[in-house]
Amino acid sequence: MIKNVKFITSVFDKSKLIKTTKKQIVLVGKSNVGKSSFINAICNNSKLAKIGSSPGKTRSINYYLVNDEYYLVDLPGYGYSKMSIKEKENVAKLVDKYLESGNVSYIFFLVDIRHKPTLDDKTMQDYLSSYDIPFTIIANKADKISKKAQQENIDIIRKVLFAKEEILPFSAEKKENVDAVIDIIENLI
Ligand SMILES: Nc1nc2c(ncn2[C@@H]2O[C@H](COP(=O)(O)OP(=O)(O)OP(=O)(O)O)[C@@H](O)[C@H]2O)c(=O)[nH]1
Ligand SMILES: [Mg+2]
Repeated sequence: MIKNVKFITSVFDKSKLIKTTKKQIVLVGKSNVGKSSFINAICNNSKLAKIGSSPGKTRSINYYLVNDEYYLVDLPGYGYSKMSIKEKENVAKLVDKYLESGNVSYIFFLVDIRHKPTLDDKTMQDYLSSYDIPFTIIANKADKISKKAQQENIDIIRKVLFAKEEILPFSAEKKENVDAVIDIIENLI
């Protein structure tokens, strides 16, 4: 159960990544897919992480301490075309450095259940597999399509990503499968 959540810090510079022995559970995925919304949904607090009506809302690494026990970490999304090249580079470097730090226990990799995974999604899938970081693929925005379409699209996502991992339909909006996610976290902690 998530009893309390504290926002700890926003990090914009790789030299400022926090040092901790606590587990870090991290959200990755393209911009606007719903990573910040996912954190708010599972923490049952719509004001915790800032959510964007346009992509590119999260520009820093944001740490949330849950039950004084482990961190949920919100990352900036990739594939946001309107960011300047310089800013994209900075964000990509920050995220790479963080994921390579060896301090990530588990990842929730978010994709949009309505769409075929993008090239960037495939790159991320390869990257996570090569770094040996365990993850679950979360097919978010399930509220936007029918149950039948959800299953069909999950099959497509699985094929395109060559995914062996579990793919969980999810809705941050309707809090669908929040309990399943909390189960995954509790098994880990
Ligand atoms: N219908 C629906 N909308 C969602 C869902 N999850 C997120 N959204 C909407 O999608 C938009 C983007 O959500 P964010 O949580 O800011 O996405 P993000 O992945 O954190 O985006 P960046 O910070 O830009 O990387 C917002 O308008 C959310 O309200 C969902 O499950 N269903
Ligand atoms: Mg965000």
